[in-house]
Amino acid sequence: MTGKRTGQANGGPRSGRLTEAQRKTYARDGVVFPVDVLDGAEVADCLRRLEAVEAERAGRLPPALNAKPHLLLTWLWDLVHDPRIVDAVEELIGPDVLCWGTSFISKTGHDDRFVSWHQDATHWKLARPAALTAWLALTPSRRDNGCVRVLPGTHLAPVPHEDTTDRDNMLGRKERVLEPLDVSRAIDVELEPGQMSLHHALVIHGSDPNRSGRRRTGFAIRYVAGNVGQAGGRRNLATLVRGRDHGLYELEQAPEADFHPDAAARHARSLRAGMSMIFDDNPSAHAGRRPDRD
Ligand SMILES: O=C(O)CCC(=O)C(=O)O
Repeated sequence: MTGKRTGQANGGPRSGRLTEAQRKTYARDGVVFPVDVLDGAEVADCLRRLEAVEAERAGRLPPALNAKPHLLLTWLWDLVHDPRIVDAVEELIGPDVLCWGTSFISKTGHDDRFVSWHQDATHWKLARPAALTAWLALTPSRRDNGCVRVLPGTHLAPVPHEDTTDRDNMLGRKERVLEPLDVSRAIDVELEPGQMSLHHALVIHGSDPNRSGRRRTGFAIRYVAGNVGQAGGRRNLATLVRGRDHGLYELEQAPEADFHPDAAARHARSLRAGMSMIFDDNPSAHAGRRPDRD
């Protein structure tokens, strides 16, 4: 990883520029992929580190550790700041870049869990949806193991959603788009390990169960334009990744070391603020459970 853990990324090495064609695709479709980020050795190292954390915790990352884990693990803090990701993000949302959230989104082999059709911005309560997700594949992500699927061109306006209750739905509020969708238009965001997709906070997307015997894991990084706060001026915490602080969030700090007690205490606070942002208007959706992703 090339990002600096302590410094903000101003003036760091720049290597992740998008081509004009990629920028046009994003503007038209609300998604662009594949974008090469990590080489084979780097992505294998990330997966090995994740599996080591999982192995110490009965084979699964507990949900409380899987919300903003970049505040707990130094290598994820580095990844969130990696210029190969942030350069591309900057081209799409501007020079001031905040990280609003991170999580691993994993499906084991033969996993019935799925992600319903939704727009990410629905429950983020941002003042405006100048935000996107960098979804970095740590394993192959293909149709048969439940890759992300996107309805291109649906990022231009918010649409109504309803919360649902299906236990296999991986979303925090199990929300889904209310209106009928022509899912025959969906595209499969197939990625090789080390590649990312970038999807707009309003593009309608979801994913199917993993029908294969192979794990599918991505690391989702939610980036927000630095001049976009929470709606109604509500206070939240975020990580300044690049550029200028507009004073809209309390800024998060780098972990001193993996699972350092001070980092763990700060993480718990960030997590509470983030969860209340998503769940406060529907506390029953929050009762006793945390999402598999934010
Ligand atoms: O990883 C998945 O299956 C769904 C991804 C998703 O909904 C997201 O990153 O916003």
